[in-house]
Amino acid sequence: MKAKGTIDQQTRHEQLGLTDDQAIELYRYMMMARKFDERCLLLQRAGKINFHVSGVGQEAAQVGAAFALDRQEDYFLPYYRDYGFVLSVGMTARELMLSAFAKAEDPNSGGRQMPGHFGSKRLRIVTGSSPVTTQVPHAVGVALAAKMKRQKLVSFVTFGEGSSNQGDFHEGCNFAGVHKLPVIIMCENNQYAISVPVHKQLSGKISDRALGYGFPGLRVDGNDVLEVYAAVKEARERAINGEGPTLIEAMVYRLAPHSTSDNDLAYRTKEEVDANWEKDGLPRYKQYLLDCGIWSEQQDEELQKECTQIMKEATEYADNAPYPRAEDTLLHVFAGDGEDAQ
Ligand SMILES: Cc1ncc(C[n+]2csc(CCOP(=O)(O)OP(=O)(O)O)c2C)c(N)n1
Ligand SMILES: [Mg+2]
Repeated sequence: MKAKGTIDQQTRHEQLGLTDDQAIELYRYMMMARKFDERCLLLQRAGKINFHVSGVGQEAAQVGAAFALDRQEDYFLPYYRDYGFVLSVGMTARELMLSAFAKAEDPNSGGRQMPGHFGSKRLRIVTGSSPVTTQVPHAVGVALAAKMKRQKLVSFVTFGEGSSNQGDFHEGCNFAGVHKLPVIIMCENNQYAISVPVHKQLSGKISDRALGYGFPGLRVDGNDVLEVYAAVKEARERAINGEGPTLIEAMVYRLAPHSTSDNDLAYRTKEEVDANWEKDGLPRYKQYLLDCGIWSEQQDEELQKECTQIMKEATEYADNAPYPRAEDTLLHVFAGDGEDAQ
């Protein structure tokens, strides 16, 4: 049976040029990110890792975006909740877990940064810093370099809606608009900045701000992986054709507390959170695949088992891996002090 909403008997993913296998692959990465998150929450509560910032509820937006990019060429500047994104562009569960355990072998920072501060030369993930939104002007700079070198690539950057009120966002957008740079600027609007709800952060739509900078802005349902895929794909085509930046506001909801150090029920109700679990993009996409007739409950169980096993192995590996040596504390801090980070 084909899923509803079809034109000429084509399913939504077929209309977007995705094969059945690719449609399933999207789901696989969403599931992998969810299992990573669940495992980290358990590990933190068990005292095995210090801290975790969850991306639960944002996987659809992250994975949809990653699949619409050129994962061999483009540059990525994700933010701290983007596990679905970094997994989709090639970071492994083991690498993420090494970072969560702050072990020497962690390719992101050798165990020096907090988890969620992704960085990988191999995967063209530009190292992130803790002050939020600094990655936006960095992404614009990467896009400027690509334009000057006439490289056919884009830079892609994410951040939260709270962060979008920082000057860095506006300066980055302005510069990108003036120079028509190949950058895709995606806000994951999860409706909270720690304890501050979105209505106390801004009074308009983030996507509308693009108008002031002279490029298109659009708001998408971030719980709909295919809608995000379509928006980012189109934005990439515009960027590659020299038509400049696009601002995308992906509407999601932060289903978990801000971090493992936060008690979210001090500022929002359980009813509100429960109502948003109903909109979770993961079961929604599973239902879509079932409706398309390309997925079954049995396959779903197998995938869940497989992801759980991957997380188990990654956890064991990272738990047993050595910590950085004290003598290496200043490695990568000063230029010319040894090997570059991976
Ligand atoms: C410049 C700066 N100010 C404050 C902080 C502390 N801080 C870390 S995350 C965060 C909330 C960000 O909210 P949002 O941008 O909506 O992203 P979310 O965490 O909701 O994904 C704040 C205030 C910071 N890291 N950097
Ligand atoms: Mg937020």
